[in-house]
Amino acid sequence: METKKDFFLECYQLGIIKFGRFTLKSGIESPFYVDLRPLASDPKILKKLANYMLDMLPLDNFDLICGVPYAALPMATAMSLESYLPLIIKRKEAKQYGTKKLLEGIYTQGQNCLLVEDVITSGASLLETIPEIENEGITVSDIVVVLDRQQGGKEILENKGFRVHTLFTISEVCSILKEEGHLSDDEVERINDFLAGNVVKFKEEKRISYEQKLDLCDHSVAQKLLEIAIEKKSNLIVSADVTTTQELLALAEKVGPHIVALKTHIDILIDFNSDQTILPLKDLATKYNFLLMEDRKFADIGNTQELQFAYGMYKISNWADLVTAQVIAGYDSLDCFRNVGVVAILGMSSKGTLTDSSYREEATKIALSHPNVFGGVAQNKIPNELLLFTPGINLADSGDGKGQQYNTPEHAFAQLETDFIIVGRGIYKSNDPEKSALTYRIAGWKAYEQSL
Ligand code: 5BU
Repeated sequence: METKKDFFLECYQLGIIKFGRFTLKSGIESPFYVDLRPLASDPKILKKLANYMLDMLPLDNFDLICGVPYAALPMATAMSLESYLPLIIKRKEAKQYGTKKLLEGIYTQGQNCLLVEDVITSGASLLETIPEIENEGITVSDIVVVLDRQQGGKEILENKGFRVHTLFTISEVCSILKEEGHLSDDEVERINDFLAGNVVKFKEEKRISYEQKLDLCDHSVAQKLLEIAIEKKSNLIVSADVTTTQELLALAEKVGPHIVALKTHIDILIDFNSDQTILPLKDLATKYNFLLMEDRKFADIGNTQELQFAYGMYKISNWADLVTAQVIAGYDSLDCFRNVGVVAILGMSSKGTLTDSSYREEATKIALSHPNVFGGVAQNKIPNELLLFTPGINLADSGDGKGQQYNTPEHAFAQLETDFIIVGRGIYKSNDPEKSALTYRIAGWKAYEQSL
């Protein structure tokens, strides 16, 4: 059976909470941002949410249900459909014509109305809405809220005699997200600080710039990537996980001007052909000045990797500028990647990955000491001598329902001090990949500059 925690994680996938550095309307800086409106766009989730909310309440107490405009309107509607409690609609502003009514729907004086709110912060919008409902002769005794930001609103309302039922609190949600690896200790500490009413100290430590990294990283591929990043003002790598040559080339043409590298999984192409796939791809790479990164994730003994790298139909060694490789087979297994740069897989972005901290530590030692390796893929900070590549970046989603876990470019730069963000579906699945690539490029560059 689904638990409340599972349900929250399902909601989280819709991108309802973002972590980073946000300036609130009041000018205060917050380490998180909540927007529950996406919940209304997933009918299954909305229906479940309605039932979770109703389950918290003694329904006999109510004659009517009403959502605080606007975010809670679909929630109240769904709850009405699930419970048969009649819905009334509260306007934000009175109509300028006709009845000038603030409340729409069928109601009579003396009825008790259940009020629905998406997020409670200071309680200000509820304190504004309740008298407007009470002015119509309707009573309000209970308020049901999806998420309590724990900034005093609930207590203020309870002190005024209202019963406030909340489905989730921000602390509860943070501990779920911490448990699932979505939040670092630093972030949790900052959130707790914020909830305790303190001014949050965002880390002011500076990361080192691409120019400084140029002095530090001596692998020729690392230098080339950094030079392209500086020249194009981009730290974006597009993951071209498409399955035909035509799609691959069309995507490369569209995103080429915005990227430092195009990441391929060449073995997912159904029509790979060296002349028709690789030659035009290399031309595009030259035309738009980007590198080719084959995300092969080699994971075998050196001899087999050497064959996989240079032979077979893909002949990766002939065209890739950089490849990804696991370090599971040990230091010597990486010797074969002589004419490319290797990005070692240190930690993965997927839920339940086995790349725990002791694995990462050992893998990082190998990456640091092997001359073919110039970077790492990870979801945590790595030493400055290595370039950090971060996949699992998406501005719209928190996950893909298949184990992928997403973060924003802001998170990757502020928390991980990444060097390059890798974006797949956020770009190639969008209606306009060129425009999306530009959006991610701008977001990535801004996040980099802010982290300096
Ligand atoms: P997405 O569509 O943005 O989820 O694609 C991410 C890409 O990065 C995809 O090609 C993965 O194979 C790749 N990836 C990843 O997502 N997470 C990891 O830890 C590693 C690679 Br390593």
